[in-house]
Amino acid sequence: MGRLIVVSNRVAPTQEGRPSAGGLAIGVLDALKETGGVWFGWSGEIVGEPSEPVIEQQGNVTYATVGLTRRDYDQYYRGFSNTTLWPTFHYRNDLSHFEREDYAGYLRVNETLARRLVTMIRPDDIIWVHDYHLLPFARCLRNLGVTNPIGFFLHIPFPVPEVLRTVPPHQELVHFMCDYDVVGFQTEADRQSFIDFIERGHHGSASEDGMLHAYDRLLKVAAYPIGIYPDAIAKAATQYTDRKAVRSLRDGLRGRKLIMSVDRLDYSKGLVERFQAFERLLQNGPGWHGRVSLVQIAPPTRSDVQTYQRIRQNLEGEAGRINGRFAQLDWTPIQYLNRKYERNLLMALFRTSQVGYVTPLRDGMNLVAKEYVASQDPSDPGVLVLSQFAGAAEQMPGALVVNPFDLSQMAEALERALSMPLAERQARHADMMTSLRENNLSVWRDTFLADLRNVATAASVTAKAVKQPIKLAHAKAA
Ligand code: ADQ
Repeated sequence: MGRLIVVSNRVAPTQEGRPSAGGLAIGVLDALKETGGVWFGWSGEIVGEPSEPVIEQQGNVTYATVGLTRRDYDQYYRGFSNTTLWPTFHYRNDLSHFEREDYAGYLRVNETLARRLVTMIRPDDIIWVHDYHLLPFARCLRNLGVTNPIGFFLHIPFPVPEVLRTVPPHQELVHFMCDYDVVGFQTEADRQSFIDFIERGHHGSASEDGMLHAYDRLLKVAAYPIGIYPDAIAKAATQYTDRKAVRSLRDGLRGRKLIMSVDRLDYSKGLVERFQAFERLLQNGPGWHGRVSLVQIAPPTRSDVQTYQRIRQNLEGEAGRINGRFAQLDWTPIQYLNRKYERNLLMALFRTSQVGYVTPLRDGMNLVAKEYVASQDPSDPGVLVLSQFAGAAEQMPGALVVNPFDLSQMAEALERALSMPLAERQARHADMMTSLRENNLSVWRDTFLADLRNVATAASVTAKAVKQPIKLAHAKAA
């Protein structure tokens, strides 16, 4: 079996136990260790001049990272990726902004990264590219003569055609995606949006077996919902229950019920609506005053993008207003913490709480929802209140599923979760644990990679490199 080459915008930290080691990092690292391989991407550093990759070898895994210049960072990362694609793919066209120069920078950085990687690729390697920063990456590699199998997984939602069309170079981006051999989405709904775009635009058609004929190519398009390792999380949650931070949270509650929320600070996560629905619970149910607290952990991200500065201010304002309205001398309804915590500690905090409150307005999957359930004590589990717009809702049969735009419905779900009898909580938890085990992180990774290897075997008979130069139809050459 050939090596695996993983390409993602950021190469995840290589030390175990760092706070930011999320699903992607853990999942692909296991696969890399199995076959040996390369993890290639941005180092996270801004450099004066573009340079060759920095190579770090750990066992059979090679980490190859490059810096970005300030201009690359501004146009590719902060600009087109996070000011155009991220908001639009999360259905926030109102926050999306497009600049041709940024798109030109996005294409330029994809081409540059491909040129840096190409010398490391061996003939029998397979290549797995991740996320919206790298939609044109297969095309860039093909232009350099690479004929290896290349797969792509999108971690965020894929919008319906009407929404996608608001991104000016949408035609070109979808065409780029069809240069991959396997395109994976989080949910069936995302996969369907992609197929709808292709079929309605008469660019191709899908067959029953999940293959798509489009732009003179044959590719596999499927949903591969990302998972977690539920039993490892359950173990970590138990082991960390006696940590000082967990004890002091428990002691501070003095018997009150706890609702827990953990997110990156992002407008897609629906934090303002979440606070307002909690406010409505307190407004409609004076009996809850002094008896329930909401802890929201939300470390800032992308704080140099203006919209993220606004959401932070807005949220701080809402927390202050609601606390001012209801707080008592010995009770603060909302504790809002702007920082990262060690992952295992978060799992123990989840285990201490009675409700997991996960209500994004739109989310690719949302691993926090899965982690919350896995962290619970099966003999006395908490209840998950989950947005219907998180990819995870397709797989969490025991959650109380809510529409995050309906504050009254969310407040009612909180009330129901806080009052749910033990037997019902146990049954819901057991259902969700079964689903989490059946669709764990290895299943996600192994299914994707098996499909990539299969398509590669089939295609190797007829393979021919697609050699089409990138045309900057919507981008002014920068
Ligand atoms: P994210 O938008 O980052 O990921 P999510 O799936 O919830 O969202 O993953 C966040 C991860 O970071 C979780 O493992 C969580 O435990 C951790 N985390 C969150 N807040 C933290 C904090 N304060 N301290 C420490 N750790 C914290 C993107 C997509 C998602 C998709 C994932 C994986 O936006 O929709 O589920 O990728 O594909």
